[in-house]
Amino acid sequence: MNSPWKGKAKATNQDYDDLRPTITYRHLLSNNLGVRDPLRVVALCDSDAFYAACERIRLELDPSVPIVVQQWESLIAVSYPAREFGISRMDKIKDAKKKCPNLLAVHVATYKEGEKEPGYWTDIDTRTHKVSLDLYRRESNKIISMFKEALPTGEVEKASIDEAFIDFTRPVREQLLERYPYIAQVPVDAPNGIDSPLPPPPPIKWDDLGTVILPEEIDSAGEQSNIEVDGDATWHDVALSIAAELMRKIREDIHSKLGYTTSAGIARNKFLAKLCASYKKPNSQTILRNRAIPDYLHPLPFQKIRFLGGKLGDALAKEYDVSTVGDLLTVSLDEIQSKFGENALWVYEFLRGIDRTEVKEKSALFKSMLASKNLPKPIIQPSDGHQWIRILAAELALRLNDARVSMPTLWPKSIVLHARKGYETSRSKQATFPFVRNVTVDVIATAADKLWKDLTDDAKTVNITSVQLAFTGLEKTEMGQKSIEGFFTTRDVQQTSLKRSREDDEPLVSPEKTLPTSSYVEAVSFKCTRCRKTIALREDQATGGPNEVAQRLATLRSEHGDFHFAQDLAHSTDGSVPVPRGSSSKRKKVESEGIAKFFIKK
Ligand code: DCP
Ligand code: CA
Repeated sequence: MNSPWKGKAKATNQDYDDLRPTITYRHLLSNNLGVRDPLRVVALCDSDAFYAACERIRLELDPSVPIVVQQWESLIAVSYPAREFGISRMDKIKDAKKKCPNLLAVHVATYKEGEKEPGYWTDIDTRTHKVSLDLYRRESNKIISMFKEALPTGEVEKASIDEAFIDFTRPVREQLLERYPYIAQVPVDAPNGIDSPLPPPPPIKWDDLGTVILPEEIDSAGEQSNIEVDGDATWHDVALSIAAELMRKIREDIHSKLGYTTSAGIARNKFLAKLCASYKKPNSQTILRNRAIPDYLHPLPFQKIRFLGGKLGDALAKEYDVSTVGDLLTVSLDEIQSKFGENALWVYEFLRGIDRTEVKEKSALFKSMLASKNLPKPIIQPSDGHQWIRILAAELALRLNDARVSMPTLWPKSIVLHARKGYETSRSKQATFPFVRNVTVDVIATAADKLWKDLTDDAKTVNITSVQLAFTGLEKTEMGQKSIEGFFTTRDVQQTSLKRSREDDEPLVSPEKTLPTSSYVEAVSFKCTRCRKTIALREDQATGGPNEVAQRLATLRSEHGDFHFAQDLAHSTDGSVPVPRGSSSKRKKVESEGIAKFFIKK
């Protein structure tokens, strides 16, 4: 390789020219500075040994009990007391038990035929059972709800089953103005009015707020993290310390109310918050001050950074013959962009501790819900499919009904059954999901059984190795809570006296056929889950038969989705624009240019 950019020269802190921005009254008093707010504070909070903690709490065990969660023969979660015996997720269950004879191994709950709920059975077998993660989903939702309740003005973005990003910028801003009223007003004698810098910040007491990552020169001087009367603190440090205080309180509340310990990282953006959240685990929090960012990032192998781990990381390492963030800092923006495309700006910025991605609550509404099972023993007789259909139906019933607790009008448009033979592409059949009052296992299994019959097409034998059952087109019905309930109520009145015993399971009606037209009239708009705007058909488009109106609304929705797609593409800093289903070849072409090729699955 003859690259001129063998990045071995020493990076300087000039690469980090935004670490001590001058903060003015305008910054403080502006309502919406978004991702460029110099007082921005973000946290990532992750639960410790999450599945193991869920099982420990379910079983009401002492936190010191060494416990692991297993799925068939593998370990999927290891509690911290079990880690003390040298057990890790890589161990097989037998080896783990050798390391710790008192180890409690709990097998993840499973669904089995004939049971409506998943359970902890003694006869678990991958040939007859299916894993259930429902307990973990529910517990995860409880934790997320506690974040939201504690921070009505914060933004919470669930990042995985046990992690969430929290944007503390607003709650911290409120606290700053309340605690330091003297900065809430621009002083009359301020030289530049609202653009005058804030007065020096108060000293900060970091005691009990967590581990504060220190710049090398202070760290090597052996000072403690609560040294803060160094006179060098900034208002951003004050903001971090307030966020740390709020985060600590929320973590304590989660622990005392739900029993989970968590670990958090607190910094100026998502990337840095995530990076320092695991600095010290379990049950602790870490604060990365701006002044400590360069020393923290420089020695880091850049391939450990999310998004720089895969093909792109390999390509960067090869191109410049380097391994750490510090090494890569000597590569100019022009150089990176010429090799990796315009979008590679985010790589350049990440290396400098800059990340402008927003913390944004993803829609709680998933468009589909899928239960699947890879069969260790293929289905040969079509009639043997029924047991798996009931198991998958039980999972979908539980998940839909869980989701309907907070979204009572959530409704699947269709039910889809996929089946695969070996490595052949899967075949599927779908149907409109019946409109019933209660979505029970029986309702789902009956609908799925019909699909199974169509799919297997009366064959004498099949050879099916994987079955999936899904709800698609899940939406909060456009009719709104009132009209859907109203619809059921009138139906119920008519039906209860006639068919009390079966009404729960009986499809009442299929929406396409018999919903009164008036219910459709309301379905002339939708709320975009991205921009949260209500997008409506024009008045002249909202007339006609229900099918025509629904069709126009679907077109409008798709056009609106395209608008967001175009915007994502224009603003993309990470090259990973979500590709909507049915994307055109034109989109694919744009995407595969530049940095995107490092993210596309071949
Ligand atoms: N998980 C899994 N399979 C994996 C990794 C994780 O099923 N290969 C599940 C079990 C974990 C949960 O996801 O409990 C969260 O994953 P984490 O990586 O956050 O790991 P833990 O929470 O278990 O441990 P830590 O305390 O290190 O975060
Ligand atoms: Ca975790």
